[in-house]
Amino acid sequence: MKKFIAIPAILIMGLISCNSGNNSEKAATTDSTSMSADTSHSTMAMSTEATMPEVPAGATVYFKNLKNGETVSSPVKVEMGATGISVDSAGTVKPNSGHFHILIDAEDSIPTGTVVAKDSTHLHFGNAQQVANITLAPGKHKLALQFADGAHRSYGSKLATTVTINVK
Ligand SMILES: [Cu+2]
Repeated sequence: MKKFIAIPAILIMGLISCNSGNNSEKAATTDSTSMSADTSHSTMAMSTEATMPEVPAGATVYFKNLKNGETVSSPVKVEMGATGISVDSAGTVKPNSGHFHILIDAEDSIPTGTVVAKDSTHLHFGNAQQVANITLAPGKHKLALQFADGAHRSYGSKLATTVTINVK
């Protein structure tokens, strides 16, 4: 019984965070709050259903085409690289895989297990994209690349990196 409740809940949460627009952060927050308040059983079942995968030994993520201090034009093309872990779509939690996030002038990394926020400074690439074009105002900006699992839970600082660039 618990399993039948938990699996759709995970799928719904995934769909909300992947497919909706700017309001999704509020929607997802409301959902998880009401879920934990009303159905503690399904929350418990969920955590055992989809345990956070381990970071594979030696896995890293990196900006392929940006170097610290580089001057670039907006929109900024960002190529994202991962070694030792595969890039996959969000929605299903699988070992040895996940998807990229870019944090703009925000955190250097998100603590392990924490769901990455979704807003104008926390971009999700839940369709396994590895290239992004990001519009940035002129000036200095810090970009952080953060890898997370299929449920958008951060792999932490081991699978994160930052770069500081100057936009013309
Ligand atoms: Cu995500």
